[in-house]
Amino acid sequence: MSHKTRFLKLALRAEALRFGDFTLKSGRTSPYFFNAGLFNTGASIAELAGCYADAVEAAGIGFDLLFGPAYKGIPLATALGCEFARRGRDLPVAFNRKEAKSHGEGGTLIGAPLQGRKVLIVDDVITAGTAIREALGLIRDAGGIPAGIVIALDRQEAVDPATSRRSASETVAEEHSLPVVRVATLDDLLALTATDPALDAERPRLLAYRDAYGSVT
Ligand code: OMP
Repeated sequence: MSHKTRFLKLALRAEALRFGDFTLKSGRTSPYFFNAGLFNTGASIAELAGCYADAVEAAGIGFDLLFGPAYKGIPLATALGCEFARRGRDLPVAFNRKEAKSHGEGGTLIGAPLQGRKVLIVDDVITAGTAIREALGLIRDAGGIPAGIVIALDRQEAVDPATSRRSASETVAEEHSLPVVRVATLDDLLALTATDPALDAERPRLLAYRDAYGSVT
């Protein structure tokens, strides 16, 4: 089974991918929501990390440090680091905290130093790309060299469909000249709903949402 299908089936099983009515950060009402916090057992996180690792390896990008943006990226980058180590590649791992600390070790970055490293950002989902842009700023400020981004789910949404139907992930990729690796996309989810009778009922609402807000490539 491809990493896309493995990931989508795992997300549905863990109920990290749900159908209903959800209000997004953008204010849009979405018929589906991806909550990576629901990969909340060791086994599901390990399986998820295997999907990320396969997607990253298939993309063939060069990097030498994994960075997980707070909060959801932290366990993802850590689990991916464990998975790469299991596959024979021991990589440095780093992440940030949201609140700067003035005591103890201080600062906002934790883990391996970013200076001079080619950094792969590991995060959960892209809608408008705001979270990823923030992470890129943090990495550059610390002297790291962004080398790519890997996310579990690309919702493939246009930020302002009235002016452009390019997806936020394509826009970020182009603006920063970076590869964006997606374990799966809304299109992959739609393809799964076409073959899985249990998901057939969700298809019309997903298609209507894609018509309203989705990217056109
Ligand atoms: P952008 O910063 O707009 O790319 O959206 C990423 C953030 O949206 C995530 O970090 C979540 O806070 C949230 N989100 C999800 O986690 N899952 C979704 O399916 C959709 C969103 C969202 O609000 O767009």
